[in-house]
Amino acid sequence: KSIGIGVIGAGVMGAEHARILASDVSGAHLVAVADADPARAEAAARGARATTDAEALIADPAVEAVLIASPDATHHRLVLAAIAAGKPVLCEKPLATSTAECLEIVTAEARSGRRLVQTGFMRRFDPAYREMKAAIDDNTLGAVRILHCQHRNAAAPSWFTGAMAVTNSLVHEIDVCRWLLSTEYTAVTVIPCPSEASNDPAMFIFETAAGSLVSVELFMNADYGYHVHAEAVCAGGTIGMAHPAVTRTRRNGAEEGSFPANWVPRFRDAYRLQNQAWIDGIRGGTPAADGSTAWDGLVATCLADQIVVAMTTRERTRLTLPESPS
Ligand code: ISE
Repeated sequence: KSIGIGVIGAGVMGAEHARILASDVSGAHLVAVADADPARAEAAARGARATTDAEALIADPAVEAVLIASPDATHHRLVLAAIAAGKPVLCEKPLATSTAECLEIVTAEARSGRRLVQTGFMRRFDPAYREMKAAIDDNTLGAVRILHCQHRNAAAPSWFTGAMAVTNSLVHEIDVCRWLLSTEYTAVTVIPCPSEASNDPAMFIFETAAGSLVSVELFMNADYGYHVHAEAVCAGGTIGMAHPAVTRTRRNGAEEGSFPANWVPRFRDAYRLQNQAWIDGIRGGTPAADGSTAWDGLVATCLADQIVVAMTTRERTRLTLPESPS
């Protein structure tokens, strides 16, 4: 049986999710797209229903599962509406913009008695991160000592404000590194580049309960292109990502590999595999094994809030999490 999906939000990611659901996955079909801008909703819907009313989309009986890709501040309300309607929901990160809001979602899902929420931390489905995870889990290289990460955007998105470098971008490393290392962070130290008043680029050094370090260079205006890289330095060797482009060009005595302008081409496979795993989970009745849960969404938002504070104090800061509900 094919699952009818409604997409909320038709910006860069909403339109891409609608495209993936309409043509790049099996076992699902696009029923409707909602966006405050009717023309944008219609363009993303590709012949499916278009509406400006997100609540009506969630209530629509033909919509059996909901994908939320609207602005961050709307996630909380819409995820709660999907849970209330008893419909599985894949919500783009961040799950919500405060720990209290995330807790409300976690609690509402637990009360529903079903695992309905997946948070859209798609890097868990990226083939390169998955190969690293398999090597780390198999312990072929020994214990991880340092996980080095680079997260570079060509230019900060136009809608970026203040702390969003942490709450909207660094959240990816917060999620994927604790998943890669199967551990929690215990402390963070943030060192913004001293010559840049904007805190960009900045270095984030995490300590983990497993005894490893995670370093992240976050550079929102790296200019040359979109570039995400990770390398695990282990006791008996290292494993790191190869160049993200799959071809190299040689000419005029030099070799080149290109970088995309943003995350959509870099993580195209990750988004598709994430959405396919979500659909397979709905059809099979068991949520995607590696999917980021509502609790994982809460962890990312909760830690991001503490890291934003650590960025201004510049002091080593202990990281804490609320008690997790059973
Ligand atoms: C964006 O929202 C993403 O999710 C990208 O993966 C990230 O690299 C970018 O910085 C965010 O703004």
